Amino acid sequence: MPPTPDDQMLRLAFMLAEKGRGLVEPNPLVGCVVVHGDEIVGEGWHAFFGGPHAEVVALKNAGARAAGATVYVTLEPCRHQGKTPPCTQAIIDSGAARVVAAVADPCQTAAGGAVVLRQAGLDVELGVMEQEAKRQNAPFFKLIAHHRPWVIAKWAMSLDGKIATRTGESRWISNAASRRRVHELRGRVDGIMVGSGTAQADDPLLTARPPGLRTATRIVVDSRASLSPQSRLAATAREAPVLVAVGPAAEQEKCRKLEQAGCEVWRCGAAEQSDRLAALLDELGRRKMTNVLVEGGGSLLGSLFDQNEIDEVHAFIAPRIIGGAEAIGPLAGRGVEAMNFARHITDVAWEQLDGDLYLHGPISRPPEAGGETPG
Ligand code: AOF
Ligand code: ZN
Repeated sequence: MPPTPDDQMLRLAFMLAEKGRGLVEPNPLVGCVVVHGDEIVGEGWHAFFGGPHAEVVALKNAGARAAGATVYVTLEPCRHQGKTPPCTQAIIDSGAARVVAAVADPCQTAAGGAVVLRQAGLDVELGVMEQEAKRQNAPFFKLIAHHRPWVIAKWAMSLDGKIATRTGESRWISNAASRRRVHELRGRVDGIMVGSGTAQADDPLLTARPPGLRTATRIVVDSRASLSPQSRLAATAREAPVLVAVGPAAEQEKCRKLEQAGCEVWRCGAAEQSDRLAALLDELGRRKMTNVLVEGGGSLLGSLFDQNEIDEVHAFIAPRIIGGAEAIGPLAGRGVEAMNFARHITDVAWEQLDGDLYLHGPISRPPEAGGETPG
């Protein structure tokens, strides 16, 4: 089907919404275009958390020309008094005649705007380009529906699928251009997670350099509280938060030393590692973390994969060959037992970064859960 004029205007609204990524979470990305006749008379987007909603910005731009216009918006206009007044009222007051919204607002307090607008006599279409809208805001939809952050797995590997040589050396597999992309990712997420093995082996800082749009909490999944208080993570814990997630086997003294260094120690009493991981994701959801980037190692990524907790993958593939049966790949754990259980990346995107291949996209749902799309 050729795109309709409605689709074209919504596409522009999605592009505007995208400008808020990294700045608005845990709120959704929202873009809005006001069209009078053939003319775009107003554009707007939700630009920062707590700031004005997209519709209000776009209608303000349109001014008197909003009367009789169509308002295109990537999310159902809110009907609630939140940090800002309801968008439904702003739309009604503007004299707009029609509203085209891509998807219903999943947030109970804000939802129902379409009904309000119809009652006020506007012509409302809800659900136009719904899949695109859910894809763009998949982390927001997940947080609302499952109270857990969107989990982004990142790894860099050689062409033959190794993340280190057999001796464990891993610096640097990907090139500088790839690493810059990783820092951009780090700069827009709420949490950056690694396992205790990676924290020990690499002594990483896990900060975005240069700093990004927000400062992530650095999270170490460390059942035994083995992170050294002298590590670069602990040593910088007062500059950017460090959360050490420990299990029942962690010694009190080790936890205390980490706390003294400025780390937050989050204790989980569950005996099974899989239960602790699930509880940690619940805790991060309670903290309204919308996106969490997991940078390895293989055990942590493998466990998350086995538990169907990875939502999106960013893989950097360097055109180098390492070889070796003992050289490991990005995911350990159990993995799937047959090819028809293998997960695939939907909407895969790839780019060339100075010779590295950067492949990214959301991961399919497990076959038994049905459905292919995120959100
Ligand atoms: C809209 N347009 O641009 C956005 C909406 O925290 P508040 O008060 O700003 O409200 C945030 C909620 O409002 C958010 O959870 C979502 O349901 C909706 N966001 N709605 O009409 C916008 N950002
Ligand atoms: Zn609103």
